[in-house]
Amino acid sequence: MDDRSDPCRSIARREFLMRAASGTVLTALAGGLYAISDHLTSEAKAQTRDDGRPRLPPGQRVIEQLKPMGGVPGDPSRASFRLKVHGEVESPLELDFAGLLAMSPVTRRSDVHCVTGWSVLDAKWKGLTIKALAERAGLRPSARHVIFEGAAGYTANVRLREALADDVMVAWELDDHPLRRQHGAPVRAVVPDLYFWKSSKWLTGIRFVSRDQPGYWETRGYHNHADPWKEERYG
Ligand SMILES: Nc1nc2c(c(=O)[nH]1)N[C@H]1C(S)=C(S)[C@@H](COP(=O)(O)O)O[C@H]1N2
Ligand SMILES: [Mo]
Repeated sequence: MDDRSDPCRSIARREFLMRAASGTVLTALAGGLYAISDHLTSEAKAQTRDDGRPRLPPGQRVIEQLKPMGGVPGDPSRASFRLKVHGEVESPLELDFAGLLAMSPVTRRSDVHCVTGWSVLDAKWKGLTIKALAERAGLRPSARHVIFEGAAGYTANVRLREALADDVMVAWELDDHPLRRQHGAPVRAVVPDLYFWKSSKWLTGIRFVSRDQPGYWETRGYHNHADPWKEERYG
């Protein structure tokens, strides 16, 4: 794939050219998006969610845009994308990008919380719920956990009940734009109510399992469950 065929790449390239032309200005703008907003933070602290919890988990501060947190990227191309839905299901699926689009995509607004202390409010995601994919594949009663499989062997484990929540999804658009490569293009998991490391980028598989399998960060000192409201940061 070259720059012309991939909108994400050409945006990155344009940004690079702009940066080369007027380095400090763009850096300052980008810095603004990732700078803590005291205003948004105190506003969110004053709000309560429908489930009664405070909108902002303890120890979190609000920034305006997802900060790219790295990881080993996968192939960002929609054309070669394949998603396996497998494990404890009656009919394992292997969906290409058109197959996802054919399954009535939905949009959800959610807040995300990174264990490093930043939160982003009201991200608008387009994709499919894990629940819809589980129903399509015929989830077995033996399933208890979901493993979100990303490129290069990255995995994250989530309890089944939490993974079937209405806002847990595979997403390919963020705020009405195709997901950027750095944020997991073409498709990532989004598990808003757990720390963001549970949201595998460059998603390749959703595996339902009967026994829990701690993933990449969970086997490197981070908490197995990762509830931001309980500050389940480290294991
Ligand atoms: N495949 C994959 N997914 C991943 C990661 C990774 O390294 N590889 N990092 C995780 C971590 S630690 C975080 S905080 C979020 C960051 O997502 P972002 O870069 O879009 O902000 O992605 C998560 N998903
Ligand atoms: Mo992270």
